[in-house]
Amino acid sequence: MSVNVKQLLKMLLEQECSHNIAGCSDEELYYGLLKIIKDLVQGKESQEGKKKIYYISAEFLIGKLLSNNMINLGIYDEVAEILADYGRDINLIEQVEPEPSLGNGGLGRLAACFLDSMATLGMNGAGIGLNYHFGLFLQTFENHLQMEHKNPWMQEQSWLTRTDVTYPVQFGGFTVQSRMYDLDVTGYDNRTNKLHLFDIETVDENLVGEGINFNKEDIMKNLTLFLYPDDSDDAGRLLRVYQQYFMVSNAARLILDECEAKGSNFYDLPDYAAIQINDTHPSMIIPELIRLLMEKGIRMQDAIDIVSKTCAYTNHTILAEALEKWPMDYLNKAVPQLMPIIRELDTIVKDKFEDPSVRIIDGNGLVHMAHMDIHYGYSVNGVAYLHTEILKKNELNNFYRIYPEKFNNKTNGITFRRWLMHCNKGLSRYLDEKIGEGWHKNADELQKLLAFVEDDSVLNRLQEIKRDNKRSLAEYLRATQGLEIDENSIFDIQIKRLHEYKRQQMNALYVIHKYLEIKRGHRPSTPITVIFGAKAAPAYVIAKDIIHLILCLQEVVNNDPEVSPYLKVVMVENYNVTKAEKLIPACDISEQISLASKEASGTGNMKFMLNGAVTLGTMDGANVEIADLVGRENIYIFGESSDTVIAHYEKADYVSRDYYENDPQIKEAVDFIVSERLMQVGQRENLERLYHELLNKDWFMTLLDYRDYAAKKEEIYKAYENRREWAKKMLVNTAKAGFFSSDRTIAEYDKDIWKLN
Ligand code: 26Q
Repeated sequence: MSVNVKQLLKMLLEQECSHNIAGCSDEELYYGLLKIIKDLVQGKESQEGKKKIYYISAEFLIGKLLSNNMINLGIYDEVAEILADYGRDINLIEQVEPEPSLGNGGLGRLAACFLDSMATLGMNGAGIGLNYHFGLFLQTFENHLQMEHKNPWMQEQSWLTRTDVTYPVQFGGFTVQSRMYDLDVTGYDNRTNKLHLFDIETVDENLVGEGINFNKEDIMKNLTLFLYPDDSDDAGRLLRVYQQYFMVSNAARLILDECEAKGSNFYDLPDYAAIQINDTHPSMIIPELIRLLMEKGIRMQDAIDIVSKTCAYTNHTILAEALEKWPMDYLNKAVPQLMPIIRELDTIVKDKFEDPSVRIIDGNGLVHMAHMDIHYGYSVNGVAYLHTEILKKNELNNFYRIYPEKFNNKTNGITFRRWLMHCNKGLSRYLDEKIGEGWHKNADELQKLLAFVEDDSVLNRLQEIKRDNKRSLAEYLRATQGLEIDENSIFDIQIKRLHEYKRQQMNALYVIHKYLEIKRGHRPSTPITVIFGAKAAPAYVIAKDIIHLILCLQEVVNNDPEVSPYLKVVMVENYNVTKAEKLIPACDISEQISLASKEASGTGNMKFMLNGAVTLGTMDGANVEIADLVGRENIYIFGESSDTVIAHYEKADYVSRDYYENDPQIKEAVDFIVSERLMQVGQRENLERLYHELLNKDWFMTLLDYRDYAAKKEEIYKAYENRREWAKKMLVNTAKAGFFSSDRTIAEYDKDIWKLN
């Protein structure tokens, strides 16, 4: 059968390339394949059923689609072989595809993994979001500083399909006409689902000036121009309200239309639809649905009841600054039709509960989106065990006491199709050979690998695969950034958004310490390559200063002939999904070092574990569950507990300067930030600002955990010296990663929240 498929594909590709596969360009081959695969995907049936899950999210960080679609259709190997027969390399053809970076980080990537799992599990579901013309900014480095540029991804020929669905969306003072575009989501060996992305036709890409600056006022021209890149600045917040309302108003109409077409009389809406609100960005769907139901003649109280049985909310953060609170002025200006409804929802809450902390509209006239979700949704979930416990005990305790039955945990997951089968073909094929292919759909079967934990041939092979992946990454970094790294060194990797709570600065302080140690003649037995990849929100000053520090260290360390044979620093430019796919399979040590209680879950930690990296981390987010699964001999845990950290915040008793003054190693590393050597390559203003921040504020307690971190680093580097023992840790990490399949997560959402069947 596979031969027939191959012949058929070959014929199609021949046609697309005017019978010259060997001679046409990579671009021609890419667009030929795009057309063929898109047709194949569209030929597949969509899921059906009475009840449908609508996953609404401002971000879907889907990554490139060509290879993923071919894998999920089960034709990747055939296509790769055809191309190879003509001397063509599928990897080069993949490079032609622009990455749709329609998300900031974890939350957006999670939504993409969830779509893959829903389709794979055969669920009747769809994603709904926005068709940003420019994804998350493209990052370059100039003078050791981050520069931001627009990041286009849409092209004449693309995976998007224009549909006939369009709605008028009314804002204060004007109306826009929407248009729905669809992306097909192929399930692995199953039917397809849709990702619906809404847009308007009046968007003007020429609005963008230098970098990523654009006129924020002209909503008709800028509504879907950019993915909002900031979780920290005030500018453009009003535009974000316009974007959010545009997204949910379209979503609400589409959902009501689809349910009506299937026979719903709207009173029975919860039998036809479940709506998952991905963080508070889509929260306005609650008042919007109530408004639309009332337009259909349903009484307000009934509309509220219907919506309250349809909407469920996921919380992804406990950082206070990321919890959305919109000034009433904004809402009055952008979406005046929602304010009477939001006021009524608030009044009902006020009449029922005396506690002012659970109100929707607070004393300062701010509308708390999460509060609306909790009162008027039927489920509230956190994204890892510890995160949900902290929500219940601390952050949302006042709500938990009112609605204990609404709270539940859904520990995040990742799709193994992209994060193993696609990104690590060497390991994936070897697993197929050793334990069969069952794990592709039933991730728990990875545990079969445990039978080989004392088998030298397996342990050796796992190390060879890792070495191959490290070699490929080294070649890639040479080709893309002109960096020379030692493929025999330890690859110690931290890739994620730049945020103080994630503590890239702690990793950088250790790099400084190691640099100075090597200068003093204390060389590591095995050379070390410390790799970072991170984008900082454009307005997040200290985050950008941390990038500056890392880039300065890269220059100083790598150009010091005494040190660079033993230590190298790499800052990967424009870290995105595509780069993650190359970095993760090559990793030995996975840095998951957030301040305990601050990282809701993390999902990179799961991807590294699956690919056989060993975690160096705090007891935070899903690291806690990783530690439970692999056991303490297969993970390196350090740092204060979340309880201790929370107590420090409550007592306001953490003083970073005390740690600096009482610990010579800390003092030496922190002082190096403003040393002559660094000033020669860096900017005084940035380095001094970071130095003072660490010394006088250090809100995320870097210095609190530094000593313990440095000690664990020494321990984990030492452990790497015993390669056989290390390979056993690799094996156990991969074998135990099954729990983190997003198939498991999605099955739990369905069983506990959506109840589709
Ligand atoms: C809020 C207000 C105004 C502007 C922007 C925002 C905003 C934008 C993006 C707030 C939050 C985000 C993204 C949050 C995010 O990615 N959270 C991560 O979600 C992952 C999936 O659950 C978790 O694994 C991570 O721990 C969490 O940080």
